Amino acid sequence: MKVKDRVAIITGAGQGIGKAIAFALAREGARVAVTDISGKEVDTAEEIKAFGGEALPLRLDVTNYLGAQKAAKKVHEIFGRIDILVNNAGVYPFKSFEEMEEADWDRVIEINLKGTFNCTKAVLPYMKEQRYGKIINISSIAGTVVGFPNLSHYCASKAGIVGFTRGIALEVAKYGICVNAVAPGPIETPGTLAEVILLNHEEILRNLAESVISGDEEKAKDFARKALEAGIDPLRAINEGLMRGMSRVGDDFSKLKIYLPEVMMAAEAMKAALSILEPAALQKGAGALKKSKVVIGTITGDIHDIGKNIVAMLLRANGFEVYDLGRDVPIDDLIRKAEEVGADIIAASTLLSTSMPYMEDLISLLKERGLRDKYIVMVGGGPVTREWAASIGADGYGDDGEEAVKVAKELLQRVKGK
Ligand code: B12
Repeated sequence: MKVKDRVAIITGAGQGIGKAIAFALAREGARVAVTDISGKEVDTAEEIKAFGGEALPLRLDVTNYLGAQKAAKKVHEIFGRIDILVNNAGVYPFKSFEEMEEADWDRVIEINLKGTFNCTKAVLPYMKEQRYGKIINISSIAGTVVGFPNLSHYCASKAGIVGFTRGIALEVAKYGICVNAVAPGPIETPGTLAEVILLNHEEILRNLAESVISGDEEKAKDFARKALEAGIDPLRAINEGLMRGMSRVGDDFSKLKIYLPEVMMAAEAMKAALSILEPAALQKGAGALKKSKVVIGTITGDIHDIGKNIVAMLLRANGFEVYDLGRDVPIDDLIRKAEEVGADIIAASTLLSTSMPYMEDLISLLKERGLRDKYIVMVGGGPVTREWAASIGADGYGDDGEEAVKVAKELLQRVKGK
C-alpha cells in the first residue's frame, strides 16, 4: 500500500506495536496522528519529527466516544483528510478468571473492543465523504487461533474485534472503505514484558510453594531452575516460595489435615529445590565477609534439618566457613568439632520441644569445661524463642535464616572484634 501523504490515525501509539506502526507509516511518508492516553504520544511524535516525519500528538481515551469524535475532527482540520485508522489501543492485564472482577472484564472490553467501535465510528463520516479509507484493527492470535490462560477477557475482546471487522467490512466496502484485522502472536513490547516478568515471578514462586505442598520433587526442581532463569534472587525463591509452602504444610500437619508421609514428601521436595538454589545463593554471597568459623548441627534427638540447612547455607553465602555436623548431633560432638577447627560460633537448631533442654546442656557443658567464653553460642528453630534463648544464657537467637546471619555478624564484631 502506498501511504505517501496519506493521513493516518494510530491509537495506543505511545509505545509498543502502536508506536512501531506509527514509525513505519511515517517513514513511508504518511502524516500520522499518534494518540494515546498516557502522555507518551508526545514522545512518539517528537521522535518521528526528529527524523523528518510529520506527526501530530493527541491525547485520547478510546473508551470515550465524544473524545474520539473530537480527535477525528481535529485531525481532519489540521491534515484535511483521514485515510487510515489503526485501532491498536489495547490492554492485557493478566488475571485468572477466578480472580477476575466484573470491573476487570469491563475495562478490557471497553478499551480493546468498544474503543475500536468508537474510533471507527468517529472517522467513518470523513472516509465515507472521501470514498476512501483503510481501517486496520489489531486483533491477536489470542482471539483467533489459541487461548491464553489468565487473559480470558483479552481473548474475548480480540475475538470480538474479528467479528466486528467481518461485519462492518461488508457494510462499508460500498463507500470504498476497506476494513481488515491482523492477528499478531506474542510480541515483546515494554507493556507485555512488564506483565510477563511480573506474572512469571509470581507464578514461579506460587509453583515453588505448591511443589512443596504437594511433595512433588520434580516440580520443585523444575521451578527452582525456572526461578534462577527468570532472575529471581535465590533467597527470595526460598523465602517467598519454598518456605511459604512449608509453613502451609506445618499448619495442615498440626490441624491433622495431612499426616507424616505427606510431610516427609514435602521435606524431600524442599530439599530437592534447595540443592539447585543453594549453589546460586552461595555464588551470590561468596566472599562477603572475612572468614569466621561456625559449627552447626541439629541437636540430640531431633532429625529436622531443613531449617538448620538453610541457616548453614545463608551463613556460607555470607562468607562464613561452616562445619555442618548434620542432625541428631550429641552436644559433645559440637564442642569437640569447635575445638578441633577453632570455631568462633557454635550454632544449634531444634524443632522439637523435647530436644530443647539439650541446648541448655550444651551451655552447661561448655561452662563445665571452662570453654564458655571461647565460643559464641547461637540457638534457633521452631519452638525456640528469643526469651528462652536468653533464659538459658545463649548469646544469640534468630527467628529465621536471615536474622541468624545478621546476629552472627553483630556478635562476631561485638564479642570477638571480627
Ligand atoms: C518437615 C517436618 C518434618 C520432616 C523433617 C524432614 C527434615 N529433613 O527436616 C519429618 C517428616 C521427617 C518430620 C518428622 C517429625 N516431626 Co516434624 N515437622 C516438619 C514441619 C512440617 C516443617 C519443619 C520445617 O522444615 N520447617 C521449615 C524450616 C525452614 O523452618 P525452621 O526449621 O523453623 O527453620 C527456620 C528458623 O526456625 C530458623 N532456625 C532454624 N534452626 C536454627 C538455628 C539457629 C542457630 C538459628 C539462629 C536459627 C535457626 O531459621 C530457619 C530458616 O529460616 C514442622 C511443622 C512446622 N510448622 O514447623 C513439623 C514439626 C516440627 N514436627 C513435629 C514432630 C512432632 C515430628 C515427629 C516427632 C513426628 C513423629 N511422630 O514421628 C518427627 C520427628 C522425629 C525426630 N526424632 O526428630 C512437630 C514438633 C512439635 C514440637 N514442638 O515438639 C512439628 C512442629 C509439627 C507439629 N505441629 O506437631 N517432621
